Amino acid sequence: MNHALADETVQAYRRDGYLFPLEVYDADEVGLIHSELELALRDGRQKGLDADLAQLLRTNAHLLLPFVNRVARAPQLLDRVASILGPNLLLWSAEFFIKPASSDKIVSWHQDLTYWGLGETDEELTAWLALSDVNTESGCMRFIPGSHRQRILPHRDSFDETNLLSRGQQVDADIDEDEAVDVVLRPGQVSFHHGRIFHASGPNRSDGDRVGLVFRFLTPEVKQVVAARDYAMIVRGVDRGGNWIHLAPPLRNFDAADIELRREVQREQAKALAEGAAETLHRGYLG
Ligand SMILES: O=C(O)CCC(=O)C(=O)O
Repeated sequence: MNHALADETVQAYRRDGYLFPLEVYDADEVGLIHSELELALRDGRQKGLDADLAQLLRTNAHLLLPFVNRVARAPQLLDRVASILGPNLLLWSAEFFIKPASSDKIVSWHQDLTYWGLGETDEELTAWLALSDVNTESGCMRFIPGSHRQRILPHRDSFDETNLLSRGQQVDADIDEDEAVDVVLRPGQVSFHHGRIFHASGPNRSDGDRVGLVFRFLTPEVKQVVAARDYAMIVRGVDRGGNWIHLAPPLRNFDAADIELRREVQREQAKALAEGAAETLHRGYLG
């Protein structure tokens, strides 16, 4: 079965800079993802990684966990991504955005592409998969429709510890919160968003964890323009461009060699993430 998006849906994405809700994973699949996450956390703890687990999951989790790769490569997800980005797809990062129950963790208004070193490209898309109920109470994302049509604007860094972003960055723009759309999702539903859209999310006031598994997809034409090199996995089609160092998916959870490789990738990517920053990035972004 082909899950390609209808032309009108693709046009809506190009106009608004986002799409949701997309029904991508059914209840069985979400249950499986939860048990694989539990298993991975247990493996991590057994390997003595307790203190590092949150940061290992926060970015580049696809380098450490086989199940994250399986979820990212599901045809029902990639068919939809390919409708927007075309047939050749790279996975640049997989990231868990977890807000524990009753927590103050927030994400300030920002444009993703600001510190990634990937330029102002339209050839990047985030797929945000809800693994819990995600609503206004639990701190869902909010989008400003059409804001992706602007260029990347200057951002101010707060380095606030409650902020899940690397520098606690905030876009320097007048945001009219009345225009914001709440990205309410049920477990298994996915939203897509453009790398220049203004977006944010509030604290989790609910009594359950709010969990998002987030995939950053690119086409091979995108280039790293700040760091000397960058890494990605081919998840569909081919890459003959030479812009990327290709990585293979991991074979087991939290393998020591994969953790070392991730450290190298983080160190390189941090050169773009930290460019011009007055303070060091939040723990976890420097490898
Ligand atoms: O999960 C969140 O609340 C924000 C995620 C985000 O900023 C992103 O996926 O680009």
